[in-house]
Amino acid sequence: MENLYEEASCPQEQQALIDKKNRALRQQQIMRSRRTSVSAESITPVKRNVEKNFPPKSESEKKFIHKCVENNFLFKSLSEEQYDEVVNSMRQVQVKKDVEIIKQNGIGDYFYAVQSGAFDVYVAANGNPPEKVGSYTSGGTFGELALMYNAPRSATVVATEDSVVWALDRFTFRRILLDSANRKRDMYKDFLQYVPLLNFLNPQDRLRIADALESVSYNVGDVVISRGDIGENFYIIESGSVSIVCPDQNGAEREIAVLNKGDYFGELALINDKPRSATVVAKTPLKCATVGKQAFQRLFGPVVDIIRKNAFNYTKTTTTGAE
Ligand code: 1OR
Ligand code: 1OR
Repeated sequence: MENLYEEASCPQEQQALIDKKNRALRQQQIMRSRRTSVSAESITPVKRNVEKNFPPKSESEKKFIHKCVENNFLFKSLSEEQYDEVVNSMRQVQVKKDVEIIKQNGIGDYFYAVQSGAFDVYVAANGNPPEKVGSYTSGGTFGELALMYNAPRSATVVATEDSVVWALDRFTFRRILLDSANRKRDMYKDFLQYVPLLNFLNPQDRLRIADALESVSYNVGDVVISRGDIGENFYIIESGSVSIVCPDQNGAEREIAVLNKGDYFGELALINDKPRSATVVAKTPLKCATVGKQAFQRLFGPVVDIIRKNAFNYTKTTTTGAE
């Protein structure tokens, strides 16, 4: 585990090492699952001795890793101490061009942050050939899902050039991330049951949404969304209410709808890839739970048809319209 593929001299050799390591990991998991059930592992943070011999890194490398990691939605609620531990625990790995650092359906061993180079992401669904769904360059992070949810890898990630990444092992990742996620899941549990849209999701999907949510607060009159802006976030109202504001035929700003606790907004720009269709203003002191565009697309996929249907009904309703 420590000797992260660096002794390989060519892509084929490196790939063979990665595959061998994954086979060993699968064997370990099989042995472990004979002792503990899978569901037990998925909710219990893995307790390990905190590694004291952190891999050496310069201050600028630490700053760089910190920046990469804080952009990943799963890390948003970590304390500074937890960030430090994540950053300190990561070790540098050279990845040769064409190496599949992650294979779809494989075992989750590491989480990665890209120092330099480039990676493509492929997903093979329903027996179809793999399709490219994304890419990562310097500053990007990937490989968090299998570790977080104790699930098989959801995609294949391949280096498209010689690259350098920072790797965080599964045990450290789960110890730190699950600790913080459990607190957040408790915090959002009651609220998420209150959101009508999410009643269409299974409890596991609701958990994933809790992991991705962040709370943001506004004062009365604050503009949450400006008409015409590019859409970056989706919002669910935790408390308070908002006005949806649009110009009338004479160009005067008019309130066209009011949304309250449990309602959501900011979905149209994200599902239609269009600028914001209206301005959204806090009508009272307001608290919202929000997720970024990428997490929204990933997590709200199962209810996107309901979201589209609700949006279609906006034009027909005269009140809030969101549900
Ligand atoms: P993992 O542990 O499942 C594969 O291993 C990683 O690929 C996964 O964690 C994520 O970090 C990453 N777009 C970009 N990256 C992805 C995507 C993705 N899915 C997984 N990973 N899309 C999903 C397509 C179903 C496109 C989203 C817009
Ligand atoms: P967005 O990403 O375009 C502005 O950013 C948000 O305002 C938009 O997503 C919707 O969430 C919301 N009724 C309720 N909410 C609306 C409406 C609306 N228009 C935009 N948003 N309408 C009905 C009024 C009776 C307007 C329909 C044209």
